[in-house]
Amino acid sequence: MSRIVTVGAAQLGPIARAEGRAEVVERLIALLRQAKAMGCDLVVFPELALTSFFPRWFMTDEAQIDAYFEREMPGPQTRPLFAEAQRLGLGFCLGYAELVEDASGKHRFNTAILVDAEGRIVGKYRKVHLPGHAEHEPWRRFQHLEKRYFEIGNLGFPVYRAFGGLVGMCICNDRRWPETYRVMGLQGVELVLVGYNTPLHNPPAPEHDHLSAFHNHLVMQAGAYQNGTFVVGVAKGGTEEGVPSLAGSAIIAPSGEIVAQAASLGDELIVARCDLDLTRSYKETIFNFAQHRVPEAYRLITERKGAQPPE
Ligand code: CDV
Repeated sequence: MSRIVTVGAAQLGPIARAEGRAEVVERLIALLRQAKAMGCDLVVFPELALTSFFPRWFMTDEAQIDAYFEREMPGPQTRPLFAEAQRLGLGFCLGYAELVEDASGKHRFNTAILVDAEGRIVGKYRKVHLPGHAEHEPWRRFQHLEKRYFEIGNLGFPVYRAFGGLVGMCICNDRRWPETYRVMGLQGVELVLVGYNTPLHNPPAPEHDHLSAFHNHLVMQAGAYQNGTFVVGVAKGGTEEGVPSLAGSAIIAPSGEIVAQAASLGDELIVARCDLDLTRSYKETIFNFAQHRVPEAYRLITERKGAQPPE
């Protein structure tokens, strides 16, 4: 069986607050059709790909908040996306706001799913690293209320056997944390899919603003190389509701090299032919974890937390 997966990173431009799910789904379907024409097997959409990035607004009204969330997947508005992907024989990864109601109450997650070419959901991830704050902070030009609207993901960082390889997902801020890649790396991940919404201005640290494109690629390239995996980073970029956001979607090889990169701030498909066997020379040599990692040493360091540093 072939180990080559042709991956399309389907960057999105801004989604206006007033834009309905149906309009957005049409945009996603247009990208799916391009992907089919370009020979893709799998299409990756960004974080919270169905709506405007709503954590920028402080809301207290439950119904208003819930309107940004999906109670079922696929639901009435997303079914056309599943149907078209299945018709085209394409898999996809989709980020969305997930609402679960069970005996313990209402739970909201920032979620991504992996859907196979037959339209079946074969993987799910719920964002672990939630940036921002939980209360209204009027000093900011715009809010980043992920800690208000989402719970910390409760699924860990699972890796799924799909598309002929081992596939994992993470979401936006997760990509900045080495643990994200390493937990998946320890499970042998070969293809990490990550959608993001990254404002160019970071209110608590504006001194980093001019480095946002550099940091974006830095973390994904390092995560790819240090774990011998492909990383597919997909932005919702451009100026959305007055907030300029990073584009720069990229597909990164296990060497850490960028093999495809978006050139615009809008809806754009970039494609790379990912030979999953390219992961092997990294996983079997320099980053052969079984041979070269030293977990005992890492444990010693954590256990010595309270110790005085050496003279
Ligand atoms: N959606 C995000 O997680 N955004 C963060 C910003 C707020 C720093 C990111 O890490 O890109």
